[in-house]
Amino acid sequence: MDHQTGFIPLAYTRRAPEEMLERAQAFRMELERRRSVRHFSDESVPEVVIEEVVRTASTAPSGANKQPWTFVAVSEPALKRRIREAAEEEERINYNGRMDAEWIEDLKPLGTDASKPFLEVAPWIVVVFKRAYEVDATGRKRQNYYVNESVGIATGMLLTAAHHAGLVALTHTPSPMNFLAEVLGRPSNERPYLLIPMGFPEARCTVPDIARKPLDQVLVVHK
Ligand code: IYR
Repeated sequence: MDHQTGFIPLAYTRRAPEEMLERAQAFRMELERRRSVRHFSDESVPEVVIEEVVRTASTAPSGANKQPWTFVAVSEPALKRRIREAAEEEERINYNGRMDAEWIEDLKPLGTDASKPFLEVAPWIVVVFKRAYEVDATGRKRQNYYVNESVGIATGMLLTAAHHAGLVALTHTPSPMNFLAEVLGRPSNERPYLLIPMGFPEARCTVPDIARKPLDQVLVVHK
């Protein structure tokens, strides 16, 4: 490739096929053990660990490298309580008719209901915001690109990093979740994307006995 100004050498480690496969399998086996957890211990998690997993999330690729995300980490009890109360209010409406019968049926294996104690019990709630656009120093609006894709990838990396660090998490979407922007005092270019309680599982925590699709149902190969 031609050398262009503004470019630097790629930091890259080439691995032999056996080592690639070994690493890919080891990582897969680690990630297979990630589960969405709804029963948290109230044990605290150091802020520096949250900082590290957010740093990892923020390495995600993004449209035109705009990095259109903000992660708001909440451990303040009064704020967590307000988030829980507002979320439960919406969920009561969801469970009492806003979700249709098929949806309610699909949720049965998960055992969920409108009660969300984990929003207060978990030591941290990370609220992921997508930044619909930016406002520059002169007040002019600047566009972001592929915002949903970018923030989705960053959120996946956040969940992966949290799992790797020994935390459990839940991807929670108390819809509608506009209340989060207000409760957290976010600017009007930011929209709530996902709410992620993080912490340790409670003692003897259980999770739904559900399975992942086998590879032949998720992979199509043309060669
Ligand atoms: N937001 C509700 C309902 C819910 C919806 C889906 I799709 C889930 O995968 C799980 C729950 C709640 O949190 O209970």
